This record gives sequence, C-alpha cells and structure tokens, in this order.
Amino acid sequence: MEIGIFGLPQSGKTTLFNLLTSSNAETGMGAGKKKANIGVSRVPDPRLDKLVEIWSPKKTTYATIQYVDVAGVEKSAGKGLASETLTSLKNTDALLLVVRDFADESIPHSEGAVDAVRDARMLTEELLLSDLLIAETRLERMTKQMKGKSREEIAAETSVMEKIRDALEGETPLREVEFTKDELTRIRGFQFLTLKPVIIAVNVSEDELDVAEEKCKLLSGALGSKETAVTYLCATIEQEISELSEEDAEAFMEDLGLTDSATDRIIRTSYDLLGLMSFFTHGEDECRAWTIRKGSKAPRAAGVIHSDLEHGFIRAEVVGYEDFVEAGTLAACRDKGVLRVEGKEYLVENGDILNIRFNV
Ligand SMILES: Nc1nc2c(ncn2[C@@H]2O[C@H](COP(=O)(O)OP(=O)(O)OP(=O)(O)O)[C@@H](O)[C@H]2O)c(=O)[nH]1
Ligand SMILES: [Mg+2]
Repeated sequence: MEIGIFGLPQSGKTTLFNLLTSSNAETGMGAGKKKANIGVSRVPDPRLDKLVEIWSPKKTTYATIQYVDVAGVEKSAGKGLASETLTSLKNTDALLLVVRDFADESIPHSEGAVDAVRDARMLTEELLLSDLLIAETRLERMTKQMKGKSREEIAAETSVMEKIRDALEGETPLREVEFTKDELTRIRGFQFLTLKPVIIAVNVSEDELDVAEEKCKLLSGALGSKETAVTYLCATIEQEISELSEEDAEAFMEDLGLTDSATDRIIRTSYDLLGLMSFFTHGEDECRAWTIRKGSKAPRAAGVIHSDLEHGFIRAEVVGYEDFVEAGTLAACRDKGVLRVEGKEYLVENGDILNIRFNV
C-alpha cells in the first residue's frame, strides 16, 4: 500500500513524512524541490504486540505503508502538475493532503496568508485539473492512439473519457462518479488522481491543538466530499514528542491533553478509508500482520502471503484474535472448538489468525 503526500510548499509535508516513516529527510525552504522522498511506516497494532508476547517469536513483522513525499504544489495557472509529481503519485493508492494551518512569519506561505479551506480547495482543483488534462489529451488523440482497435473499442473508450471530462468540468472528483466494471478496467491505466481516496491532514499551530477537531469539522463541511477523511496534527509538537523517551512523551502528551499520537491516527485513518484490515500469521518463527481489503475471501488472503498459497489453496485453519488470546494456545483453541477449518468461500474477518493449507 502506498500513499502520496501532497500539498502546498512549506505546509509541513516532509516534517510529517519524517514522522510517519522515522526518516530524516531535509525540511525547510527549497528542500522539497529536490527528489521525492520515499519511506515506509510500520502500522502499529497492539494485537500483534500481544501475539508476540504469547509466542516470543524470532521475528516480528508489522504491516507497512509506503509514503512518497513530493515537492510542494503551486498554483499551476491551468497547466497542471509537474510531470515528476505525476510520476511519483501514479502508483499510490491514496493521497494525503497536508494543509497548513499554522501561522509562522518566518515561514513564507505561497498564497500570502494562512487559510486552510482555500488551500484545500486549491489542491483539490489542481487534482481535478490534472485529471481533466489527461482526459482531454486522450480524447484529442483518441483515433491516433487507438490505431488497430475496433470501432466499438474506440467508441467505448471515447464514451468513458467524455463521461470523465464532463464530471471533472463540473468539479466532481472521479471517486464520486459511478463507473461500470468495464469502464473501470478501461481507465485503470490512466491513474487518475481524483479516483484515489483522500485524507486531509490539517497542520495546526501549537496553541490551537485544543480547537483542532472543530477546525477539521469546518473544513470537512466546507469540502463535503465522499471518501475524504479529515484529521489534524501539529507537526512540530509531534516531532518534539518523537524525540522524547516513552515516559516523557506520555507525560508531555498528557500535559497537552493529547490522547493519541497523530501519526498513529493518520495511519489508522488511511487504513479505514481504504477499507483495509489486518489478519495475522503466528508461530515461534514469526508473528506477522498482513493487509487485505475488507470483504476478501480466504484464498485472496493466502495470496497476500504468497501467490503459490492462493493458487494451491486447500483450506484455512482460522481462529479469531480474541479467541486465541483468551485460550492462550492453539491446543486450547482446538479443545474449545474455536479453531475452525474454512474453505475457499470464507470471508476473512479483521484480526483472524490464519494457517493456510495448500499444495503446489
Ligand atoms: N510552527 C510550525 N512550523 C512547522 C510546522 N510544521 C512544519 N513546520 C516548519 O515549516 C517548514 C517547512 O516544513 P517542511 O516539512 O519542509 O514543509 P514541506 O511541505 O515539505 O515543504 P516543501 O517540500 O518545500 O513543499 C519547516 O521549517 C518546518 O519546521 C508546524 O506545525 N508549526
Ligand atoms: Mg518537503
């Protein structure tokens, strides 16, 4: 899973990237103009911690999310996003929009002054425009680029591209448009950005943390878009917290009235928004969390571990996380009848512990 970090210059993108991925990329003026930063964050999961406590395995592997942090986006005056930005964001599953809401005179704002709603709208417009340019170019060159394709093929693609163009001209992001399965297959290769779910992270001032939730609600109301989650952080405070010992961090957070870490919250929000969940594999060798989409069947989960396990899937031995922790051992699970054998149609549940039986 990959998430692209997107926002105006000097909004705190790289600061947040560093926090999410425990990296040390350069921040401040001009730093973002260099290469995009790529890093991986561990998805914190107390359930996996508990399994590790039970098994003391040789290896522990958390689920991960990859983040790519691109250069700040400036108003393009209708020209669209820079091609490096487009390339970096192409393979992402979601976008994390960082919107600056901290006042700091020493850090210039590309639009002159702080206004989170205006910035969020502007970023959204740049995304809409970027997609519109792609659709228009495709429509213009349709006949040339589709050489050798049947007339029906060309007609079908023209129709979906026109549908896309009309939606975007009406400022509707593509994630809010209903597409048929066939249409979705046709447009997959274009990597339209407004098809991706969006998380907005409002980067608030240190002295406004107490009103941050209200600010989020305001912004959410002003934008009112499906598949958009709004959350907040104060990047400088989070950075300070990350440099403290666990004990000091807890005390500091309590002082500030913070109940959870912003990076954990952003990771959790991404997970929920993308409709993802975790299942586990466990044992003395390794305890591991894996990521799948909600509503996946057992063979799909097996395929996340290895494609051989999906192709050769026979059955899965399943125990729910709570049941396992309560019973304490697999033998006890068997005795209590909570270790089940499930087949190909089984819908994996969040927190299931799986053992896949397969043959190659
Ligand atoms: N006061 C304050 N300063 C912040 C906050 N977040 C980031 N900054 C500062 O803002 C400056 C820019 O932060 P970056 O993380 O480099 O911003 P960016 O969005 O990556 O910038 P570009 O890559 O140039 O687009 C740095 O000096 C940060 O220390 C915040 O919450 N409060
Ligand atoms: Mg940066």
